[in-house]
Amino acid sequence: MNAPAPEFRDGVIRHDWTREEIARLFTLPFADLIFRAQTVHRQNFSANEVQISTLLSIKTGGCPEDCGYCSQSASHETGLKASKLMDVEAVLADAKAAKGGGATRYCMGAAWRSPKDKDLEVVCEMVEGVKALGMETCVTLGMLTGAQAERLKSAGLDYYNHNIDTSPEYYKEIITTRTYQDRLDTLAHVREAGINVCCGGIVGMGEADSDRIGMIHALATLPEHPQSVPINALMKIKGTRLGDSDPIDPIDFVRTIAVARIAMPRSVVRLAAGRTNMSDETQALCFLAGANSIFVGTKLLTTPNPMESHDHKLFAKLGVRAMAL
Ligand code: SAM
Ligand code: DTB
Ligand code: SF4
Repeated sequence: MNAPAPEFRDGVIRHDWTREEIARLFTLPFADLIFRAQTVHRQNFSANEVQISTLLSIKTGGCPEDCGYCSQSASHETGLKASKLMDVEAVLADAKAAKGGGATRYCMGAAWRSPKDKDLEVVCEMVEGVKALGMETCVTLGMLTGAQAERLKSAGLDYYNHNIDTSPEYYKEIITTRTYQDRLDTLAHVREAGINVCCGGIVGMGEADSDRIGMIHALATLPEHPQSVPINALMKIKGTRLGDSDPIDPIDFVRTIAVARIAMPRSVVRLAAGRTNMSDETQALCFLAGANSIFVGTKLLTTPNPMESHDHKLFAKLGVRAMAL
């Protein structure tokens, strides 16, 4: 018998995906795509468990980068109030509350192009404090040097979030103040320091189908698959360059999740920003397509997220359990 076409070797960890293979996955009949994604999901994860993360913006606004989607860029007039780096105690109090709400991972985001070493020391104290509460830690601070990644590792950091955001070709339409290669360099520093990589992107930014294909292809052909892959639906923000983008069709969003699941079988795929604009049914389809993480809490970094009581009801309706550490 002939060997199956490479893209049908489902469940195999591959770093040699071609764009054509990823494109073929995207255009499968929906039922076939979901069946394959669900099959891969069940081979690698407990089918009814979803990991819960919570987010806090520890330094908000005034960012020198010009990411077209972001409320925090100094290039945008969004009316967002900028604030300086929070105190360690205030962050730890918030983390404690998040733990009480069932979160097992606490993610801290700062609106920096890259952290100053003196600020990094404060973030390291936050990481140590959150770990002492018995939670996993994740930070997203912009570009890092190798030495900064090593410092975060020595503080006990579990995950570093640094998104490629979109395809390599579309990247320059979205951000002009740094390159795609800058992103890859930081990801390499994080990986080499032995920190888990959280890396994904955003859809609904006016990208073409080929950009969604290019984004998943870029993620799935990294030297190691990111341990965590957040897929964000753009939160449209008035005053940003992308504030008027047409929303992504929910079925196209679910397809993006499913292709990520098949291409990166052992990565935790996060249904990240955008859930406030999704029905329960769309979210259920995302879980069926292999999403197994969400952010819980009424705020992401600067934009709203569903009420916790709504998420509890949704989990109960679907028979979904929060993943334990
Ligand atoms: N400044 C750091 C950086 O850019 O890496 C960390 C914070 S940044 C807000 C983290 C990620 O959130 C971005 O890479 C982007 O993928 C996502 N994000 C930001 N604004 C968003 C929006 N309006 N809608 C959806 N995702 C968004
Ligand atoms: C990620 O991929 N999504 C999160 C987290 N990583 C840091 C951030 C979403 C931000 C949504 C817009 C906002 O709240 O400002
Ligand atoms: Fe700054 Fe990050 Fe927002 Fe870009 S996404 S403007 S780097 S905070």
